[in-house]
Amino acid sequence: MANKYPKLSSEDRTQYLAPLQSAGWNLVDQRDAITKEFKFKDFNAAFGFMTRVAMLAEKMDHHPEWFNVYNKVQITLSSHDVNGLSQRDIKLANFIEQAAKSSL
Ligand code: HBI
Repeated sequence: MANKYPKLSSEDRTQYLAPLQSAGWNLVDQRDAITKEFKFKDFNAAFGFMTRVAMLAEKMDHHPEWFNVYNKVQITLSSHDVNGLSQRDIKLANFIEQAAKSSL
């Protein structure tokens, strides 16, 4: 069965990845993945952000690779099933951007 979320094409990357890169997401060396570090006012705000992201990740069955120390959260997104970036990563990254903006 064809994968509903195939690896992003080069056109997809121009259309969907470029705005995220403008928002501070970076390509990961040696991987087809994107990463960004977020900084919040304290741990409570950071963990509240992570909780919101986790709820959508579970609903999407698409989970971030992330690392949290106090008020910082480092997030890396890639789709393991296609060994690279898919529209699921774009959807989750855009949600993450909105969740970060509305976090304390
Ligand atoms: N999360 N980032 C990411 N990529 C996946 O391919 C993925 C996932 N979470 C769960 C998941 N796949 C499951 O659908 C499969 O491991 C069965």
